[in-house]
This record gives sequence, structure tokens and C-alpha cells, in this order.
Amino acid sequence: MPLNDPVIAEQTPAVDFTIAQKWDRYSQDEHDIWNSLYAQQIDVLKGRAVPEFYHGLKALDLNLGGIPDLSVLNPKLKALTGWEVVMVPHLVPDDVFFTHLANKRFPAGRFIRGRDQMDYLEEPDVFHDIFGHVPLLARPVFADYMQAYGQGGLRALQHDCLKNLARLYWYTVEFGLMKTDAGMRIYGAGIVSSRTESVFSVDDPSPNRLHFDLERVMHTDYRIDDFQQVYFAIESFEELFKATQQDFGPLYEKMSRDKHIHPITDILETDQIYTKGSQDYANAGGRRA
Ligand code: HBI
Ligand code: FE
Repeated sequence: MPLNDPVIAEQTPAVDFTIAQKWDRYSQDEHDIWNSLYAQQIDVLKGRAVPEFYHGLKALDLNLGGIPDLSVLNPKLKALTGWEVVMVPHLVPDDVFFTHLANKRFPAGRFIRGRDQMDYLEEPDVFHDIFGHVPLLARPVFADYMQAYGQGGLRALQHDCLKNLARLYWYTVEFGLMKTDAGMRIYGAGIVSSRTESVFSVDDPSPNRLHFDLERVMHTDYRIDDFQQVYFAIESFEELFKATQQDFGPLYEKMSRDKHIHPITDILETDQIYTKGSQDYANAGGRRA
């Protein structure tokens, strides 16, 4: 919890955990941190992010400089897909998170990281949440996927399948890749908001890169402390959205009985392999070099 953000500390969150952004209260230093991160990521993402990501940045004018003011951003986002961004003080409980998504609200952290955490932090800040997640919410098919995820998440909670859904989120929304005609491209927010993982995820020989498969992903372990050892690539957002259009009832039924998980580096006979990784980075001890 970012206790050093006084604008968070002085507010009592609503029942849905939202707080006011109070955009006027960001300091010049906080806007400067956003601008440094923005410039750094635009540079490193050249030729690495999916075209839809850049379309979203442009359509939402996220390039104008400084931490975005939600009262300016939200009308643009709403006009495109009906989504809006709301501010929360920190990670919110799963049911609260899913309820926001199911209602086309993306919860974003208000605080911005300090200069000592310019590459990556485990708790989502306003840069990760807005630069990383919001551009694709300007894309109808991806916005629909996020809403379906929120609805599916609420149902998964009732079936004790939250972990399976969290893995799906992790390997798509946060760390997803897309195999395009031009090569492997990034769409996951956890990658686009990290300087070093933007390079590692597409260029490094260490991780496995496999074709996305819904059930496979929901049974695959992941790590939050270091670069991924496996990435799953879709071929289009339509493919991703279609995968969620089946009835999840039987899936949850099956998963609530079958709790097996594949170790991170396993390659299965049924996997379609883009890169068989060396795992040299992880075997050497990792640490987000
Ligand atoms: N809360 N603010 C916030 N942001 C998230 O990304 C988030 C969350 N709560 C729960 C959660 N993510 C995940 O555990 C779910 O996808 C399972
Ligand atoms: Fe995120």
C-alpha cells in the first residue's frame, strides 16, 4: 500500500474501493516521472508492441504529457468502447475487481512509482495501469474480452476456480504476446510497462514461446518475482475473445475437480511451439537483469 501518497491517505474509499483522482494534486515531479517512463517505453517498444497498442495511445491522446486527467481521458474512452477508468488506492479484493471489469470500469492505482522503481514494481501504479492497460481498452474486441473476463471471474469465484482465471489473466492481459506477420509482438500490460521485459519477452532466447490455448494456460503456473519463463502468443484478439465465448460452466466443473498444474517450463505434446527456450536466464538465477 503506497502510504506515501497523501491524496490516497486522506480519503475513505467508497464501498467499491474507488477514490477521487484529485488530478490537481499531482506534483510536477510525479508528472516528470510519468513523462520519463513514457519516453523510455515508447523508445524500447519500437517494433515490439502490437499496432493496436499504438492506435489506442493515439486515440486517447495519452501522448500529450503528464499523468492523464481522468476527466479528460474518460469521455474519449467511453465514446470508443463504453469503458472508463476509476481510481483505487491499492490492489482491491478479487470480487471487487471482477465487478468493476464486468461493468466496464478499469480500476487503476492513483499513485506513481518512485525513481528507484523505474523498471518494474509488483503493485500496480498509475503508469502500469493507464499506459499498460488502457490503450487496448480503446479496442472493441479487447474491451469485450476484459468484460467477459470480469463476468467469468465472478462465476469462477463461486466454483472455486479463481486461480485458473488468474492464470488466464496473467498470460493474456498482463504478459500476452501476439504472433503477427511482422514477428512476435507484445500486448500484455505487464510487459509494455517494463523496459527490460519488453526486450526479454520478444528477443531473448531463454523463455519458451507457445501458442495460446485456454485450458492449457489455466493450468500453468506463473511467477510474479521475475521475467516469465513461458509466454503464450495469440494470433489475433478475435482468437482470444472467441476462446472466452464458450460456456465456462463445464470448464469450471472440470477444473474444480482437476487441480493439476503444469510446471512453468514444461512443453506438452499438444503445444504448438514458436520458440523452445534455453531457460539460461532463469537457470542463472534471474533477478530481472
Ligand atoms: N486490483 N487494483 C487491482 N488491480 C488488479 O490488477 C487486480 C486487483 N485485484 C485482483 C486482481 N487484480 C487479480 O488477482 C485478478 O485478476 C484475479
Ligand atoms: Fe496489470
